[in-house]
Amino acid sequence: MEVLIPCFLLFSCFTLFAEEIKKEPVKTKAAEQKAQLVIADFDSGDKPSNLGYDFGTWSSDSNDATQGCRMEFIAETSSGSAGFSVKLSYDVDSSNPAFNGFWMKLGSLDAKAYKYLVLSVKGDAAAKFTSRFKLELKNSLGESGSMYLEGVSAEWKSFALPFKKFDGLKDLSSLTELVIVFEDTESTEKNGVVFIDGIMLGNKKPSEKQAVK
Ligand SMILES: [Ca+2]
Ligand SMILES: [Ca+2]
Repeated sequence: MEVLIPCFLLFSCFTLFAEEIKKEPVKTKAAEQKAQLVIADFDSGDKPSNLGYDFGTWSSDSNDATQGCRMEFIAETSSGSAGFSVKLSYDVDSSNPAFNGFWMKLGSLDAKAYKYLVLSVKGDAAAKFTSRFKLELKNSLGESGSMYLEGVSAEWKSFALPFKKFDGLKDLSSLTELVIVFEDTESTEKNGVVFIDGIMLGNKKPSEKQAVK
């Protein structure tokens, strides 16, 4: 009996351990399902976003024809995939203050389970492009946070922007809008073209070489 009890305990430990191992793949699968959420991949070449919401361009001064931002769907995606991206042709070169860009409604998107806003960006080498622009996120509480995306190049690059760096945005439970802002004071080129694709919520930084669908 004195020998049997430790044996029984040992067996119980093995059983528990075995159950831990068995549970492991289930845990990983759940984590993967939560790893990302696609907001917009533009692959239909049309509105709405993957979440079912509208998007478009805006300008700070619609009466000033010398500034503005235009949007087109274009089969310009990395890795020769068959999808589309959005091409933004912006002009912030004006004698007036000029800023404009792109907006996308998010409904009331709960981003609490995620760390990053992920998107892929490419500049158009021929048309020139700004290497930096501002991104804003708004929520249903009226909070608005912004940060700069830096390092746009003439190749597709995936950027992961930490929500905690969006100054002013504290509550992630109900995001309502994403806004891209090209500014005369911040753009490294006042006339240019950038392509946007693969807007997602994510939990890990994508590698720069990651393909964009
Ligand atoms: Ca796409
Ligand atoms: Ca202009």
